[in-house]
Amino acid sequence: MQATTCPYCGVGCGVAVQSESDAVQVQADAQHPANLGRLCSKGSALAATVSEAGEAARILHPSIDGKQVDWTQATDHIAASIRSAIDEHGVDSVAFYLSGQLLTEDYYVANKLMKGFIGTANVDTNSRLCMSSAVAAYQRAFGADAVPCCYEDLECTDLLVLIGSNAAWTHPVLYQRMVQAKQSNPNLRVVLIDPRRTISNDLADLHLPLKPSSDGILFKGLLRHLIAHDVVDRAFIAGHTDGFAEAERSVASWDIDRVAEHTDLSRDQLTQFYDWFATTPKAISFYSQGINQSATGTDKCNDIINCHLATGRIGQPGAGPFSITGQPNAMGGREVGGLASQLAAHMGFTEPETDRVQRFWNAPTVAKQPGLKAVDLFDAMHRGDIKVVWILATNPAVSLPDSEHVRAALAKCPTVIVSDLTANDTTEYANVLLPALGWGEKDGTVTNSERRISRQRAFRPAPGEAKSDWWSLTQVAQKLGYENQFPYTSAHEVFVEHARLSGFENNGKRAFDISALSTLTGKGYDSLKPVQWPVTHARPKGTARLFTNHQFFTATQRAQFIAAPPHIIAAPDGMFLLNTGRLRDQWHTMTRTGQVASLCGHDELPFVEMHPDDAADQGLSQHQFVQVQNHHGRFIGRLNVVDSVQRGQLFAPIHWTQQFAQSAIINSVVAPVVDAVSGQPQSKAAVVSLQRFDCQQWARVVTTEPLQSNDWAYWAQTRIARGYVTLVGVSDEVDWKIWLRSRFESPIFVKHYQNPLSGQQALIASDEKRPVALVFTHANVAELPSQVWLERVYAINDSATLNQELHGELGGYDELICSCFKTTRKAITAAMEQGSEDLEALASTLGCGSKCGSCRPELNGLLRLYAENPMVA
Ligand SMILES: Nc1nc2c(c(=O)[nH]1)N[C@H]1C(S)=C(S)[C@@H](COP(=O)(O)OP(=O)(O)OC[C@H]3O[C@@H](n4cnc5c(=O)[nH]c(N)nc54)[C@H](O)[C@@H]3O)O[C@H]1N2
Ligand SMILES: Nc1nc2c(c(=O)[nH]1)N[C@H]1C(S)=C(S)[C@@H](COP(=O)(O)OP(=O)(O)OC[C@H]3O[C@@H](n4cnc5c(=O)[nH]c(N)nc54)[C@H](O)[C@@H]3O)O[C@H]1N2
Ligand code: SF4
Ligand SMILES: [Mo]
Repeated sequence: MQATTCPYCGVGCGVAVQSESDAVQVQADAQHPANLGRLCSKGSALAATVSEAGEAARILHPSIDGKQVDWTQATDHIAASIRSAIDEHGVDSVAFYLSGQLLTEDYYVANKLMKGFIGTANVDTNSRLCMSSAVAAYQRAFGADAVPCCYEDLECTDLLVLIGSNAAWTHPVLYQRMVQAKQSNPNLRVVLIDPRRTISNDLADLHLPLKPSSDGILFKGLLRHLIAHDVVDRAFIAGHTDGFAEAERSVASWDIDRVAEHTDLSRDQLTQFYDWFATTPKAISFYSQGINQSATGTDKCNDIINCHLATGRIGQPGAGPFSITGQPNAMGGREVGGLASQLAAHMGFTEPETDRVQRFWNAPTVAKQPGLKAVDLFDAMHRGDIKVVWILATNPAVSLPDSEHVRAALAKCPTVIVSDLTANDTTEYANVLLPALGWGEKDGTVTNSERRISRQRAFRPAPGEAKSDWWSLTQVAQKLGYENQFPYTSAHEVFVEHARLSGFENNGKRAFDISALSTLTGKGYDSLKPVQWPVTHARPKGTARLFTNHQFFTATQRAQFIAAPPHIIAAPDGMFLLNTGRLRDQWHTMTRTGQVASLCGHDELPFVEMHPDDAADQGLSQHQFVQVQNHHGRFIGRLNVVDSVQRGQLFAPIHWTQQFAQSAIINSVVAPVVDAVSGQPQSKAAVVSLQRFDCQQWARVVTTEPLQSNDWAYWAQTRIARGYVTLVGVSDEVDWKIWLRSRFESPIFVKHYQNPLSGQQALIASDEKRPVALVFTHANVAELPSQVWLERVYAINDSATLNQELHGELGGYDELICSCFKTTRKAITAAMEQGSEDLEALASTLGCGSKCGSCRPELNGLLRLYAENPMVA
């Protein structure tokens, strides 16, 4: 058994892996303090991610302009390109774009090479799109990017306010800890603040479906309420903070009526929330991308923090402003200084800091000022100012706003180096492609949302010539002439240097201090147990909570209130505000989860959610296809008519890319609007129009091999157990019989079925032994069978059973609810009809919900729906 850490979200769950040759088994690590034996659907499917997403798709060799080369040639070429860009265009013509999915050791080497040796701070990371507003707000309030809280706080609090977080799907194991906390503490109340009624509402006592982006106003109103009801902690304010009077003045006009008017919440909803907050000393504000990804995200984070400072609710068990991180190592990146706006190890660009870092690194130079932030960096590339960019562990052609512009920038950049595991939308622009080690192959550390450093450990050999990212960066540093400063031969050597820098001339001045780990031996590093920073000689076992002594890292050691202006957004008449976010079983741009059949059933196609009244106004119906657009680009998806989104708003997932479907990149329509302080893009509020998207004929085609074709007006492909289901839309009718015959070299036998009631046609192509391809066609896309049914039918080997199945109901709509047990909505409805009335009964009849538990909130929803009205469930 190898103990390691899950590579997905910022919860940072411990997993125990058993690996023998190709057989990998993954289970939860009962000892890891982040998850204590739990895993979510993505964590539970890790073994399949390793094997199904397997080596076939991997980049196995370095290449230059598509030609395979060896590592020496590749790194020679990179060093020469960097050298000549610097000589001809200066150091600022070189840029790195990193990721919260790198290990801390990779991140440290990249940051050091760029800021200390190449000599520019043009090194930014996808954390800019994720955590930069939270970082900037913590820095403004506390003088340091320091998360005060820990996971135990979620369990010992009495009020849990989830703000812009869909934790049930995005931090599922923390959500399960919250569910358990609520079961054991009847006093615990949960408030969900989200314009959408998300699945996380299953846990909430109160949902505040506020107007998009009006959170700042909501919290200004809260601060005013706390002051008006004299529940502020005057001693804490006087003793440990600055700026209260100004903050008080800035919220004075936000009485409840005015807040109600600007947030679209009722007085009752507001009074309820404000009273609960006022009367509950142990309150946690748990906030995520609904807050950060905004043109005023930093201000909103500070509006939240202000309420905690005013009540002194920080640095105590069960209380505090808890920004939750998304990626497995977003925190590690913040610690090394991976953002263009930081230098290293919680130091910035003041003279004493640059001098200190330069001396520590023994560097010829050091960047003296912040570099370009992600969106600006790609703008500079578009202008032709960036000559070499090295992109590691992120897919900016999909994840940055205004993706067409980003693609054009990448196309213009003379040298694009991409280190990745598999081909993706960004690797298409790579001049130099480097094979990186992935999860299970690489070794190093990650830091989770509660500042807990855990080891990721290798348990598999490297595929092909793949190498760890710190290694390839080190090779290039050495070739640029810095052998002495980049002597690393192991992740351990990098880690201890990083730990030493954290303590270097620190003397308690910088929050991030893991100097006690700087003497770790190779063995000690290998057996390192999860530990929360700071880890110092005074606190060798780490630190659960920060600011317990009420001393902050500002010059005055006092926390700062921030009086920020209010902010409101709205879509012009006739346009919609498009919100974007995550789904339960997919991870970002689907490079890994999109290859795992069990994770592709829950959401089979790119979609757009719309309120029923808006759909009626537009004459649109459930599961038609629609096109969302503006002058930046377009997105095509299936229409989901749901009353969980508000009128005038739309919601679409972020996951699909051009590897999986046509026109399915949501950032094609997201404008590159950023927060003025942090540079974080406003990913949650794009202004778009929406029209129906029609095709002459639609088909669902099931094959063993993937299908994609630009001849089709539309296609979207999903992985199933034995192959792929592709939805195809064509403008001229296709003779699918001819198409099928042309696809198979050996003779096949094609059988044709027609369902006179539904108008659906089916073609079954079989070889001598079994069906090899299925095609279902219809003029109305909503009438095509669903993927879960197709997957089941495709698994049938004998023609008799298949005939029976095809003469039955020909699919009908169904959806996968439980990925562990493959339980569909229809099966669950049938079980409810037969008397299963609660989670336990469903678990014992169908299994669903009894393994990872990620689907339990949905099962609760179906049980409630059935209890209210058995006909609609
Ligand atoms: N399954 C899964 N889990 C993941 C990831 C994944 O890709 N898949 N990614 C990880 C990463 S990197 C991150 S950053 C996290 C993100 O985790 P979350 O932040 O929880 O996820 P999102 O779905 O991006 O957005 C959260 C919610 O913000 C809401 N929202 C939008 N606008 C507003 C607003 O104006 N105010 C408020 N209060 N809410 C608003 C959206 O409706 C949405 O429900 O998830 C992590 N976990
Ligand atoms: N509209 C909109 N846009 C968003 C968001 C949103 O909510 N809405 N969310 C934003 C947020 S919070 C985030 S975090 C980003 C995420 O966006 P990205 O970072 O672009 O997404 P990923 O798919 O996680 O890309 C990670 C890549 O790294 C590769 N990889 C994995 N491990 C390694 C490794 O060890 N080394 C190397 N070299 N490569 C590796 C994977 O194969 C994959 O190609 O998207 C952002 N974009
Ligand atoms: S909650 Fe799920 S995705 Fe996140 S670390 Fe744990 S197992 Fe991995
Ligand atoms: Mo993120």
